[in-house]
Amino acid sequence: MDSSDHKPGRVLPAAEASLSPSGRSRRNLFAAAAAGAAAVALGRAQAAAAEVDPKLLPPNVPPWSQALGKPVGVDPYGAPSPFERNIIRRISPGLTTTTQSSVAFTPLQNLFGIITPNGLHFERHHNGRPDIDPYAHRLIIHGLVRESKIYTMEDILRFPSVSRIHFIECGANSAMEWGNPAVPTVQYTHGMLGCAEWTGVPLSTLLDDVGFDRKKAKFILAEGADAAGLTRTIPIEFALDDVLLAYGQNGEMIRPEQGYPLRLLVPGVQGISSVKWLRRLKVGDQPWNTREESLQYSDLMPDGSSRQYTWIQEAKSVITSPSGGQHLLDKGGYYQITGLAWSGRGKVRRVDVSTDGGRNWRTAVLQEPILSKALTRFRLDWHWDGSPALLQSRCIDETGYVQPKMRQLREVRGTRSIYHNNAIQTWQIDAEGKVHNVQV
Ligand SMILES: Nc1nc2c(c(=O)[nH]1)N[C@H]1C(S)=C(S)[C@@H](COP(=O)(O)O)O[C@H]1N2
Ligand SMILES: [Mo]
Repeated sequence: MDSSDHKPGRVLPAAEASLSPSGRSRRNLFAAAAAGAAAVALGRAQAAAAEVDPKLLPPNVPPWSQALGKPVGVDPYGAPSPFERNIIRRISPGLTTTTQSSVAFTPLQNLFGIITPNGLHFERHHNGRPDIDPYAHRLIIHGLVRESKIYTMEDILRFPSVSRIHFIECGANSAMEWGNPAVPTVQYTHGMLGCAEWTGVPLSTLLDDVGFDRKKAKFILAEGADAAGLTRTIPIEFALDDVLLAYGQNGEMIRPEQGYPLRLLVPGVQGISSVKWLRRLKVGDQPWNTREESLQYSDLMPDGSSRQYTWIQEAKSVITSPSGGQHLLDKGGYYQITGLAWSGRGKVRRVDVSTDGGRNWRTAVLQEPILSKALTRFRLDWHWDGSPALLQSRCIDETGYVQPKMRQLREVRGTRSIYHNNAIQTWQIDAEGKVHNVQV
């Protein structure tokens, strides 16, 4: 790091919502910062807004150092510190007409490393979230099989299990950005994205258990137990490769929002294929052409035709800090540029970062572990000289595929598409240090 002569710069975090849960308005946040209150590099809104009582600071002894603390076991299931109450999933006002068929976005700007905490994993439902009694839940496997079977959760938990770290990205992540920059922060531009350690049984194990027809089987239909009865076609190559029947999420039973007690996990493929609350798998020889793979989740091309079954989430990356809505307070300060990169085709090979809108690129440092079809954390040291800058990141995956510029993607896909926008994101830092979502 070459920052010995530069002080770490302070960042005022984005006011993610006009009114934060703690009741502070955006205006108050800025007012507090302007008044010279401590602003921290961590990007925590409440820290930036705090006006600290000098009685709490050294050499005084604060109250929490003078009294007996809470006993163990008062929080049998722990929760984040109340001071972190601004770090939450958020819905985009006006995006959907109901909150049952909608999405709540992951606060990527506030997360470290590559694992999404379970309470912050984005949630996307087509008909609301069912709360399912695991003892009453059943999975049927039928179709081109020797013997149809109905499994209980106890049955599934007895099969040999595996754990693997994979991302889930909704095919509609960044969908609002096709025409122009539409939303202010990375939570909304890229927050239909999560990454967890999933535990479960390889789908191939259960397909063997029912004796699927190896000659005729070409596709699997997966169906959810929500009232959407959501169904998706999965090619047999995927099914026999790395698809999981997952019941574990970061060490505990999968959360209701993520499909409790059982979901399909189709690594590298758009989120919709990872059917939650999984109740039925049918083995067949043709794709089913369901609602969610014809009317929805197909790609409208500039000539008016529709591209169907575009499964894979191609290589993509985004800088999570500095990012939209933040405010760099120190000209000449050191800022670590950091973000996430991923590819549905395997591992991330390299991430390049530009601070001048893509004219010059530097190679970012990739944090281990670098896993296939998982998020990869990248970092780069940077000094903000105080002049306007255009921050971009570009992911290159192990196949050699290079994440496209917005312009390149539009040349092929037009501007009226919804799904599979993996274009390079640009954050503009203006002369005052404010960070904006722009397209160049
Ligand atoms: N049964 C069912 N499965 C579902 C959905 C749904 O509405 N019902 N939504 C899908 C979509 S569109 C996405 S992007 C992912 C989101 O997974 P998550 O909510 O765990 O983040 O779940 C998929 N699986
Ligand atoms: Mo999705």
